[in-house]
Amino acid sequence: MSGENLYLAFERVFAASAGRTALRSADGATRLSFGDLAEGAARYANALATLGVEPGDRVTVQVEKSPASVLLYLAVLKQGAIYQPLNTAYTAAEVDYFVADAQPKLIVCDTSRQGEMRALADRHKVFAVANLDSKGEGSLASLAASMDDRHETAARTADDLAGLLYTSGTTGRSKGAMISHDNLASNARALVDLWRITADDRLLHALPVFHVHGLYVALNTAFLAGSEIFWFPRFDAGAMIAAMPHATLMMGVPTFYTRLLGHPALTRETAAGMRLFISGSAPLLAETHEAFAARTGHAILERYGMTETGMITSNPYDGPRVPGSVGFALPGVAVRITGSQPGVIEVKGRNVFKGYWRMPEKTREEFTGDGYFITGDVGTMDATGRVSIVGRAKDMIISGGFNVYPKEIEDVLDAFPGISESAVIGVPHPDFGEGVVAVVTASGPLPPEPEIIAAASERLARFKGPKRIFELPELPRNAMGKVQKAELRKLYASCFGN
Ligand code: MCA
Ligand code: AMP
Repeated sequence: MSGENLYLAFERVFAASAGRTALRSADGATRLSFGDLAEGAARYANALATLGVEPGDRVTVQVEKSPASVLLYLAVLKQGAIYQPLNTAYTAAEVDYFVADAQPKLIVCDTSRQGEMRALADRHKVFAVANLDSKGEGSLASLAASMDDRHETAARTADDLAGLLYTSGTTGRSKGAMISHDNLASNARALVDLWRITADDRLLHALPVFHVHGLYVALNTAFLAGSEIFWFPRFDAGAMIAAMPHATLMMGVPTFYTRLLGHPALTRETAAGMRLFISGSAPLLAETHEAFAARTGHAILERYGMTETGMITSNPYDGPRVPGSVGFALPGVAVRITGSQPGVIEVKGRNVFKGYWRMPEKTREEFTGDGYFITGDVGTMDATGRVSIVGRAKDMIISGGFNVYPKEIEDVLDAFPGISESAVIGVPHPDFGEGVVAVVTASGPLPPEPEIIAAASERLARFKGPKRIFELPELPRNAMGKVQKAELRKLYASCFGN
């Protein structure tokens, strides 16, 4: 398939809008025009080339959110390399796996982690390590500043990879989803059309930029449409509400909306200039949808997606945005439910990824014979094609929009002295939607709960760690010997005070 580097599509917008504001930080410290984005991306791309990065090489990026991190993302595309973003919460042990698997040419890390990343890079024969801190300063920024502002964008075809984003599995190891330039371009174009995103939009951006939502859904659509980005280093309800009168568009996970509702300054007046609120990454409770509509007059538009597929369905722009439903397949995306309803949701289209990095077997397992990707989400579809998600066939917890795979946590807990076995579940949590809970049986005296929690967080990113640990004499099992997690979820359903 022919095609082009996604950056070329951005570049046309940047050139046509060179003098307009592209990105403004909420604290007023930074304002970049589209011309600045083009120039900065070129300088960073030249810096990458100087560090040995060539088209097709992976660049592992674990940095705090800063305007410079956006230039780095653009530069990796421009240089034809493959962007591998990592959650900043990942511990060195977690990063080790991703680096070993992706074999990047370059690691870009936070300045404070240069030492541990250098050691890790030496272990895995990574050519270079550079750094960038939360202010956008560091060795990579210094190098980029010394570079030429002209850089020829690398030619790429539609199927060439633009991103390698890791998603964990219900069993076994994390898998790198190979995402092509055309996957990204086709999905972002569909969303720009569907959500009517234009150069008049000003987007409130408070999501992290190491996942599909904040990176591809938010940034790619804003760049293609030439919208202005209002840049927040992290989510803060008060700061978002203060900026709302200057914005038109917001994308967030359900926790953003429950936290906004918890803030008295969210009113019909503060949200009056907003055009659209979008939610995704986790189920938006109908009660949140309704409370938000009652308070602000805005019906949140809920959509559904996945790392492997980008966005799959969306509620309509015009027409009812039904609470509890994720809407219709995007144009160009085929969605079906297997077997009887509810059943597993399957997806096919230009949005669907190219497979798991160096895992042809795993890739085959996740596709049907006729080329549909099996999402592992369980849903229903009505006669009009409207989809509702009712559960998950995969053993996964979504906490505040971050996915947590119980098996990974159970492995860490099972190795803990005094724990015989563990079962990790997600139960309703007032802030994170689902909260991680571990139920354990003891083989000897167990240390106090906070000590086990602290020990787990040494190996695991903090958002994955159990927020509560409960002990039972034995875990409930069915006749096949399988732990009955549904029973446990019932038993601890109100442990977070819901
Ligand atoms: C922070 N903590 C969490 C979470 N975030 N624990 C569980 N789940 C979380 N999501 C921990 C912190 O480490 C800290 O622990 C304690 O909770 C309190 O932190 P707090 O300050 O309240 O958290 P925060 O920094 O305000 O973060 C909450 C957040 C954040 C704003 C909801 O998690 C977030 O930005 N989530 C968005 C995730 C996202 O972008 N998902 C998109 C995935 P301690 O006190 O022990 O240190 S892409 C995707 O799913 C698909 C493709 C899609 O459809 O979009
Ligand atoms: P990730 O692996 O981070 O890409 O997360 C993708 C998963 O998030 C999907 O498979 C769904 O389980 C979940 N998800 C995304 N959007 C929604 C939504 N609107 N409602 C329910 N679940 C969602």
